[in-house]
Amino acid sequence: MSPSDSTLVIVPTYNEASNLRPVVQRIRAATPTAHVLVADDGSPDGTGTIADAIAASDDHVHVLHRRSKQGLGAAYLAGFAWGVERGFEVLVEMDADGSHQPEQLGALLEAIDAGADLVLGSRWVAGGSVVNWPLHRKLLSLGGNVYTSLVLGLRLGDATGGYRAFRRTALAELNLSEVASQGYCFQVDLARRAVGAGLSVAEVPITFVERTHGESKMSSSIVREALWRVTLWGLQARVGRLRQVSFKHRVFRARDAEATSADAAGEGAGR
Ligand SMILES: Nc1nc2c(ncn2[C@@H]2O[C@H](COP(=O)(O)OP(=O)(O)OP(=O)(O)O)[C@@H](O)[C@H]2O)c(=O)[nH]1
Ligand SMILES: [Mg+2]
Repeated sequence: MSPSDSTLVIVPTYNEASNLRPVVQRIRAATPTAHVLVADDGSPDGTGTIADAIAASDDHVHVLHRRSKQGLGAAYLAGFAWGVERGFEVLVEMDADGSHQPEQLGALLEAIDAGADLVLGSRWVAGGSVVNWPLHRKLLSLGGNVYTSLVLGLRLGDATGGYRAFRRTALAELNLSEVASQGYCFQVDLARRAVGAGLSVAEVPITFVERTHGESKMSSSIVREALWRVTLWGLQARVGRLRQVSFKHRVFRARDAEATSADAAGEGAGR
């Protein structure tokens, strides 16, 4: 049995009434063994009720109702906890708006089965692409990724993307109880934690398709949050490295001093 035989696809939703049925159908058709968890934040457009109706007729579909809109990050953390509690080996993040194509899930799961701890569906590696995005969204995503890799030194093509597969054992290494980030930077936060924990992170190319129904929840506050948090993490990492260097320097100086006094004592004894 491969890890991907036990997969939970977590689909966070806020006002995705027109997108949910098609996306769940596509997941079920593309990867019939996978279970789906819709994590809905009390969508006013009735997405939660639609999710309940789908779950009532399909034992591979589940719904996690949360009272109010608390952001994508919080919805995923609740979804991970739900899946880990039930023993799923692989936990997948997938948007409900059709941007992440369920037909490409197989490629992510193959990389997990080949040994990766975390697989990023990547728009910005060879073979990856974005369909129907205006220039300013492409520039924002590319610029965000260039800034992130420069500041955090992650060496990943797409650290902000949200189509991902985690091994359960990898999630356990990420100290998820400390994660406070929400929007794009939730994804960056998990990626930097995975790299920092020495996990094996693979990237597979995906074709990201801009939503055709419903409204984007992207906002300037999400971009601002990403910018200040990534900058802060970068500064913290630099301060941490400086502290290590100065600690090593102090240790070497103490050793030198010890060696010098031992030499002096040895010479004194020989006299
Ligand atoms: N449960 C929950 N889901 C959310 C929340 N905010 C966004 N989502 C879902 O997260 C996924 C991604 O949100 P989008 O609005 O598509 O944001 P995006 O993909 O960054 O932006 P676009 O590319 O413009 O669509 C979608 O499935 C949303 O319904 C939230 O606060 N709670
Ligand atoms: Mg989207």
